[in-house]
Amino acid sequence: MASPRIILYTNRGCPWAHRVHIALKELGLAYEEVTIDLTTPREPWYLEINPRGLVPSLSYDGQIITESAVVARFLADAYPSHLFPPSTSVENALYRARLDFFVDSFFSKVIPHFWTGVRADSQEERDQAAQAFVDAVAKELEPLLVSGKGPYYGGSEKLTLAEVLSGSFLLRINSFAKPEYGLLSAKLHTLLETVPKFKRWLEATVQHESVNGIYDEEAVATGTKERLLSANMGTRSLICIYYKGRFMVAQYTQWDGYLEGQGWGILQFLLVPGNIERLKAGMEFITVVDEDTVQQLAEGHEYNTYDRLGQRVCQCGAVAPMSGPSPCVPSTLSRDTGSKLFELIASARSDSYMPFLLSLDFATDGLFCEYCYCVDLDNDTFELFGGHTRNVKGEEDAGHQKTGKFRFSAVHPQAEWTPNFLKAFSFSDLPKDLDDMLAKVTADNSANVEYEVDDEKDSDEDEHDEEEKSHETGAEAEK
Ligand SMILES: N[C@@H](CCC(=O)N[C@@H](CS)C(=O)NCC(=O)O)C(=O)O
Repeated sequence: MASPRIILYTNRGCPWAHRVHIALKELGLAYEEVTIDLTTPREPWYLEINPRGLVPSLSYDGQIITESAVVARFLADAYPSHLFPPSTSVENALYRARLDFFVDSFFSKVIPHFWTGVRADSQEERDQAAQAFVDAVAKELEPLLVSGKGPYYGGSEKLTLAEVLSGSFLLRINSFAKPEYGLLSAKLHTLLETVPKFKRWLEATVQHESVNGIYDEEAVATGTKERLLSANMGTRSLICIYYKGRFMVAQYTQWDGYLEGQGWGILQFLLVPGNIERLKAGMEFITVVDEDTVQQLAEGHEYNTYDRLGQRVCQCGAVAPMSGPSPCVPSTLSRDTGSKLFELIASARSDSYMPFLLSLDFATDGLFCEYCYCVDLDNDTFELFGGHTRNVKGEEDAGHQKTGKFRFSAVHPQAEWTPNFLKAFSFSDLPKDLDDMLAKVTADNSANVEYEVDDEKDSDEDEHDEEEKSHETGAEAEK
């Protein structure tokens, strides 16, 4: 039989993709590796392979398989080996079920404490997470591990599917606790003495060359640290949809508010043919709710599980706010959703519940609201605002306009600051990509270091200048 052509679409820094590397190596299968850059939006050719845009994806003689656990299991099933016995007897089926339960316990009961540790804001929280991690190991995993001959799952002397699926995480647990990285409590290694079977399993697994062969410890640890740092300094923005003569969405967004972040996310959505019609159709199903309703909704959730990014989520998919002891809220109300809200709305059906809280007041927050975006479905425009400028009430009154630079001053005529208008793009003339958008915004604003408030200037002119510049976060300032 000719060897199959196997192509692995991967990124070696991704623990999920890493699972497939382990499986392929351990099975001795030759494959081509295609690296997907996860720092830029996925290109259309890759979205055809995996519409979710995630790595890993596997092409097996042209058949596409996605989701790391599915791919690993496919390989283990297609090539029966020490990794996973074929399900040809009840005994084997039972072994497979037990192994699945072990892996499930690892990811649902133990790994959440790993993420808590990595995201901890203080040494104390980090130490608590390490203790909680070891407690969960003692309760959930230690009893499932045997002191057999070999150190791997079930006392195996060879790697099993359990290590294929867990190994990339064990590598991270092991290395992140090293003092040079400090991503997990340095006490973790000592605490692990209390769970000797797990400790032996972890140490044997991370030393196995099929597991650690592609792991670049320093790159992964420092990359994780950098991502956490930039996430903690979130750039906030307000994302709005104006439709049928009113704001129907004004979503406070915590992260990546800048043009290259949420701005580009919105543009990408608008650029897909058909999306604007889908959005309009989905708008029929959204419900604007007040703070009390949000509170009631939050009370109905328990954010006791974790998604693939390590965020606490409810079983129903609601995402918890990232910090503080806040209850979880539906994705449409989450400050993490950002430009993804467009796809959420566009995918809504008549039985969807899509509550939105109008956070229009945030537009006037000259300190924290760094960018605003408004998709106006009445006028077919996409408006971008960066930084703030003084609100000039007289002009608004004269024009009775509610679009462009008057978009937010019309809502808050008395506010001192209003979002600084950068550019409006008509849907029929949207920028073709991010560079095009940035170039057009910059072209319109390069002379606009001082905002249009000259007539107000008097003897404290210099003071005003300084104040206004400090509020500027437009395209120029971003560069
Ligand atoms: N459940 C997926 C998770 C894969 C996943 O989250 N991959 C991340 C990288 S570690 C990714 O592709 N992220 C790209 C993105 O979210 O745009 C699996 O197991 O394959």
